[in-house]
Amino acid sequence: MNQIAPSLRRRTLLGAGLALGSATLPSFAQTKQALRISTPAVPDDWHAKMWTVMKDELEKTAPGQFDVQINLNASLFKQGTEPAAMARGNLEMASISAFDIAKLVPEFSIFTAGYVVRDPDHMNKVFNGPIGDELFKLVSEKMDITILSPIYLGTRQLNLRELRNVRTPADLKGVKLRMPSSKEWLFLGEALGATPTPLAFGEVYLGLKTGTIDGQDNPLPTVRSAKFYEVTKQLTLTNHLVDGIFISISNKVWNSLSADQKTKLKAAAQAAAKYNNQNRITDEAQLVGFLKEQGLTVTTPDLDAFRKSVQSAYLNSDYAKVWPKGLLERINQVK
Ligand code: KDO
Repeated sequence: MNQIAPSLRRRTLLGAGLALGSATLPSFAQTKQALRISTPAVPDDWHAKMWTVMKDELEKTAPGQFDVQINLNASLFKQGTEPAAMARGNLEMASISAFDIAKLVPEFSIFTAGYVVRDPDHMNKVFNGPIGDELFKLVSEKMDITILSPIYLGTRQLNLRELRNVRTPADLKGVKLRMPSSKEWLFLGEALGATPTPLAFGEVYLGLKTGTIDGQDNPLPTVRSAKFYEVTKQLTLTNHLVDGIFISISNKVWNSLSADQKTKLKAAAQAAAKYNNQNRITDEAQLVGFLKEQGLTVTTPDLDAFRKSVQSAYLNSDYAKVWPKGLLERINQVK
């Protein structure tokens, strides 16, 4: 009988286990790539629902290859902290704002400036052309993340807790206008003539309800999905920022994907962006009516006064000093 000493048998089994381990390595390589997503978006918002579009698309085109985990309401990472989490490798994907990017890529602050991008079509052409290519390359180099697709968040409008006659920026003097918490956002609030007050998105509803803030600015689809109309009385259509956000992925993950996976993930992100953009644009055309029905007073200010004042605040600021020479003109020329 072929007796094996217990210790030897253990070693043999261990060896077999190791051999088995290395023999199964290729299938390890095929384990699903986790894609943890963090966003402050509320569930009823198009840019929350778009992630399910991306997930469903990937299930079809790359079955079993990705494990998409969608975390809404900033439940995984606080608003604005996603780029750092992606660079550290603690988060795979997020939709980040031009303001988040401008902190590390100052050239990008041109897209945080009011009244630069004209409308969603202009935005689409600017980002999906040579200007987008050049700036997204800088983002990858400086932030270690890859932008898979820009999306249209909407055109930001003023939304006030109490009725107020707002014709020009001077009429916003002393108004505590909530802005997201970074100096780039606060500058926009100041340029509008208000007193900017930093607050995370998830705290805005309560801030409006209790009166710790006098107003907030967001695109109309957000005013609807976050139900800000329940706690405000006025909407002033300033159109001050045609706002884009960017579906991004950590380079640590992006660089580990095969060429085929990259193509499929990018296509899935673009399908999500298309779904979001179409729905938001349709919504924006209809929501003034809906918000009036909810009891909001809708006003149109002196748009020339707002445009002149905001543009001059930016052009005279330190932000404009780092905009690449000729970039503003190139953006303006995109038709
Ligand atoms: C907001 O906090 O006002 C903002 O609109 C800023 C955007 O960049 C983005 O973070 C957005 O909130 C969230 O996705 C919630 O809609």
